[in-house]
Amino acid sequence: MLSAKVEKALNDQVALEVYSSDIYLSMGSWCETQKLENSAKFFYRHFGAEREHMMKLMTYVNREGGHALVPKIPAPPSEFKSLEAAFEMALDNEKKVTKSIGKIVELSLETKDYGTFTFLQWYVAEQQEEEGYFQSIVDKIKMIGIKDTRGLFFADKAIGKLLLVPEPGKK
Ligand code: OFO
Repeated sequence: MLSAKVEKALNDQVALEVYSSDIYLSMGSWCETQKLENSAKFFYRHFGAEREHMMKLMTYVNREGGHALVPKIPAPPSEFKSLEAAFEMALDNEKKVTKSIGKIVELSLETKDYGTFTFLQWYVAEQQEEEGYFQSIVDKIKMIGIKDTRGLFFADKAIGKLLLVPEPGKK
């Protein structure tokens, strides 16, 4: 049985996962408008991954006697300064999610909720991988150095190669 405090923290995390999925959906849509097909597919794929993270949490909350709530959250940005800016925003978002997971891990220990502590270990590992994943993409984009449409074409092509291998957590 979840304590009210842990249940609330997990529901807040559900909201953060929904926001993450929305932001990647929005980035995917923006990329499509910019004709960045691979980047659009990349963000749409990650949108799906975030929805799975959300579902996993909701299922856990209900299974443990709580009530998983569908959150009302603000709309994500719809415009991005550049492809690089979008990936930097994605990286920042992942860092925020990592911090939030860390706080719930601490809370689960403080309240001696070892079941939730164990459940959250999947998220701890996932976040570590995802942060590294987005950091490597930001680094690659910086290396390519997008100065014109040619640079953008190569960056989108490099992102396309990532679609050939599973995302973090799917290997
Ligand atoms: Fe991108 O991570 Fe969810 O948890």
